[in-house]
Amino acid sequence: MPVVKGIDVLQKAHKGNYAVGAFNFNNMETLQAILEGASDLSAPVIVEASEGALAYAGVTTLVAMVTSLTAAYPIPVVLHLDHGKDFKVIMAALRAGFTSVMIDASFYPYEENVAQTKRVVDIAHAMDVSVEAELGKLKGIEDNVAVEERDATLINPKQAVDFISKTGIDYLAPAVGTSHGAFKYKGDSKIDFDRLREVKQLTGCPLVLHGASGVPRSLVEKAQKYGADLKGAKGVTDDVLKEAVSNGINKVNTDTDLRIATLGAIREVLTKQPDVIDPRKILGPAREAMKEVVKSRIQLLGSAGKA
Ligand code: PH4
Ligand code: ZN
Repeated sequence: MPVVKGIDVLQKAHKGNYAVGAFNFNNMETLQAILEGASDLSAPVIVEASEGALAYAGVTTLVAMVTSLTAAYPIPVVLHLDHGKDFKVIMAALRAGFTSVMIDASFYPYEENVAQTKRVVDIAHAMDVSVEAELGKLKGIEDNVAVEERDATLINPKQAVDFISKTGIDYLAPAVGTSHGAFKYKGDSKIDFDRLREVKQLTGCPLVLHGASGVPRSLVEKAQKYGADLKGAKGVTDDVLKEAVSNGINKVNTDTDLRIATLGAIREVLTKQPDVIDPRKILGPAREAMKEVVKSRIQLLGSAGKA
């Protein structure tokens, strides 16, 4: 299928109370793993590239890979720009054929976030492209954090209503206690579910969870077995993620789990077969490991069979 608009798959997910997996990629192996995994489960999927991914691989390369590969898969695929912060990069992604972009101006004061987001929405919508934006700061929440600090960090649900009406975004990433990377929490995995429910109820908008990787023990232990230093790694547990989906999350970002799967698979090959010099023998097992991650995430999110 040709690539589809973000809002097309996320509006369905919002109505059907499930979430679509959004997986980060910056090379061929990762993209193939995502498309193969989603296609095996007949799931819609979002392939997303950050500004760093565009700088690494080049926007033309990434778009060419996605548009040519997706044609062979019978599932809806969205090509999304993750954490667009630089207006020029966002414009480059729009011109190159992305079907969804994130404008992340969440680190600016509120009115500036509104202004920058609205500017991108006006242009993207004129090009029939969907827009995601973020409110609050991505930061893990711990039990001992004071209410004032929590309020200063996480999304304000009433402000979310104002933000959506002023900007016209298609989906919102609320900061509800998750963070990027392999070291999300010192204590237990947590999300502010009361806040998430209130945002969903007040906005009625498709919602996005960033920093959602599970950092599964099995992947961490395998990477550690072959020498990786991941002491203290902790992610969002499967139970917490499922609860987030049942409370209104419709797009779930996963990058770190793919990275750890890659790390373990490559380290295993290099340790067990020190004489290997063929990159296909090194990257092939990583591609398989990533495909398994994609499939298990899709099962968890409830999007299997929704293509
Ligand atoms: N992301 C991924 C951000 C990746 O600059 P970069 O390519 O390193 O950025 O938006 C996520 O929400 C991933 O969450 P995760 O770390 O829990 O997988
Ligand atoms: Zn993110």
